[in-house]
Amino acid sequence: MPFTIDSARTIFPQTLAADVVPATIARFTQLNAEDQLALIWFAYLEMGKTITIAAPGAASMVLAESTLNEIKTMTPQQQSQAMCDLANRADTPLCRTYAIWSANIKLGFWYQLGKFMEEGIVAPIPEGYLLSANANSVLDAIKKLESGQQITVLRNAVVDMGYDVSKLGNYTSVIEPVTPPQEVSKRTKVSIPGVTNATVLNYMDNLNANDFDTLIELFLPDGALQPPFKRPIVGKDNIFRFFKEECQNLKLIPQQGVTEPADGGFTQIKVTGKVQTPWFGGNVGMDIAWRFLLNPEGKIFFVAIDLLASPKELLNLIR
Ligand code: ECH
Ligand code: GLY
Ligand code: GLY
Ligand code: GLY
Repeated sequence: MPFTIDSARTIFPQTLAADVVPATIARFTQLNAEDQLALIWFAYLEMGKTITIAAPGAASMVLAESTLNEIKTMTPQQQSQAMCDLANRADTPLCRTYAIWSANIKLGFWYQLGKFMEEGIVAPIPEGYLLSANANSVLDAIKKLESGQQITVLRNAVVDMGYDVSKLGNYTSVIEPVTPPQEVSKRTKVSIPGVTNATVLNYMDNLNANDFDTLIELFLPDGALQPPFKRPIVGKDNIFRFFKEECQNLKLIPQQGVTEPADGGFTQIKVTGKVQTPWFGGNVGMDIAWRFLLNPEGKIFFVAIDLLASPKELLNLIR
């Protein structure tokens, strides 16, 4: 085997990812819980002026419903405490319930709490709340990001809240039902200047069609997929679970690519383009690179998905 997963991670080393995203999250994490919640509230209001968020799917709301009902019955002080507990990653029953939800359920839960806060059903961020100097500086940094980077910071903040799952031992995560794949006759096919490789084209088309059963067969049994700012997810079972949990209804819009021979008969392919999340649709186009490494039989040994530093990077196909 000419490559390991670690060596595969460094293909196309000139790819410039938006490292400002993890840097901003690291600064956010240092803030106290009150500041974290207020900062997100202010950032969310600010973003709401230019981009619209879609309502969560009904299925994910059903899964959070009893927890939301519990919060509605609390006193305002208990509600504020419950939200602070989530930000503090405290060990409470609520934080344990939250911890095992998929990312979309967590996002849907906060979407609904935000609505309740606006309606006065849940304790709002106190009017005139003054952010600490540090929190203000993190908020300023977030305001300066591109919208795709902003929503990535928010998503990460929400996903990281709740009790630490690594302390839970064995658990089964709660995920939304998997939508059936799109009907074959309704599917569209991408075309990518610079890329004729069938595996890469099928990857895009099957992910766009939510056809995870077909998609997973493009991977080697010990293949790996590396989401933005994450460690690689290794092995078909784990990647398949990730697709069903976090990758429904994405829209991949590849725009260009480059195909290159690599050691041992492998092929490396870099594609750049846009990705839309169902939460924001066409409102937010994230600038993305896919870095594929295929074995001689055309199976995916490794693919990294990077959130790019700027739209300029879309044109950077240098090896
Ligand atoms: C309020 C105040 C109190 C605290 C909180 C509040 C609520 C906050 C809310 C936030 C909602 C945020 C949302 C963010 C959504 C972000 C979605 C993103 C999606 C990125 C997806 C990508 C996909 C890439 C991939 C590709 C592949 O090829 C393979 C798979 C995969 C205000 C109440 C907390 C409500 C909704 C960033 C990049 C292309 C890797 C997935
Ligand atoms: N409304 C976006 C989602 O539930 O994924
Ligand atoms: N934002 C990258 C992911 O969906 O994991
Ligand atoms: N990572 C899938 C989504 O949030 O849209």
